[in-house]
Amino acid sequence: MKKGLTLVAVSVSFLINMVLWNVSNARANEGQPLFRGIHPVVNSCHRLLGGIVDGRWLNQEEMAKLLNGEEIYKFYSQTKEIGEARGSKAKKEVYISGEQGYFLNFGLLLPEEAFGISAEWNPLPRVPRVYTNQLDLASFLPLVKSLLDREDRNVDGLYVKEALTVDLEGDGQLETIIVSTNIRDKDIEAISKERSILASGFFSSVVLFRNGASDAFFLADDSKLVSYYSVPFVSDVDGDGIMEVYIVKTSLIAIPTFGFALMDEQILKVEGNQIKMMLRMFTNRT
Ligand SMILES: [Ca+2]
Ligand SMILES: [Ca+2]
Repeated sequence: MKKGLTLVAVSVSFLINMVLWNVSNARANEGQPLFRGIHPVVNSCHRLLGGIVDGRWLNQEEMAKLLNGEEIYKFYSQTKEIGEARGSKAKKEVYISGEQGYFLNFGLLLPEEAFGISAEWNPLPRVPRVYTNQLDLASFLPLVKSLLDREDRNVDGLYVKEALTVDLEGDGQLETIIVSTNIRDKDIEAISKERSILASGFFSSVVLFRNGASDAFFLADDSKLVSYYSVPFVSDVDGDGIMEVYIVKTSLIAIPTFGFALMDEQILKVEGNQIKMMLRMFTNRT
C-alpha cells in the first residue's frame, strides 16, 4: 500500500473480505494431509484469517477455538521471512457491522502487508517478483484492457496498482497477478469523507495471467460496489507446494468512523479457467 494512502487505509483496512484461491490441478494425494497439526494464518493486523488443520482449511471461528496461545508464528513479507513470535489465544471482537473476528496478541508491531503462519513448511517455496516501478506496472495495463475488450467492457482511467509474477504451482511457467482499478487516492479520500456519495463508474479487479497458457481471466472484479482489491500475499498456506492467492476487498462505502467491520468470507478456487465457488478452500473438504 502506498504511503499517500496510509491515513485512509488505516481506517478502512479492517473492512476486509478474504478470498483465498488455490490455483491447482487435482492433487495426486488428494484427501491425504501433507502436514498434520494446527496451522493458523494471521494478517498484519494480528487478525486470524483461519488456517489448516490436518490438511483442511478452517475458518477463523473454527480455528479460534483450537488455539492455546503456545503457537509460534513466522511472519513474512511478500518476498521473505521477517520474524517470529508467539501468538496469544484468540480474543473475540465484535465489529461495528455486528460481525465477529478474532484478534491475537504478538507483542510486536508488524509492517503492513505482512502475514503470519504457524507451520513447519516454507510458505514461499517460490519467491514472487513484486513490481513497484510505475513503468513496470503500466506495462501490464494492455493485458487487463484486452481482457475487458474481450468482454465488451470499457473502463475509463484504468491503471495497474499492484503486479507480481510467481510460478504458483511449480510447473516452470510463471503466472502474473495484476490488481487494477480506476479508483484514485483522491476518490478514496472523497468517498471516505462523504459516505453518502453514491459513486458510480468505479471498477476494480484482480487478473490472473497464466503465462504458459497465454490466457488471462478475472480472479475478482467489481464495478457495482465502490471497493477495491489488493493482494497482500501469495503463499503456500497448506504446504502442498502450490501457492494460494490472498485477495482483500476493501469497501469504501459504509466505512465506520470508529470500529471495524469484517465482510463475509468467500472461499473460491480456480481450476484451469473455471472459477468454482467452494465452501472450503481445499477440494478434500467439499
Ligand atoms: Ca505456473
Ligand atoms: Ca497450497
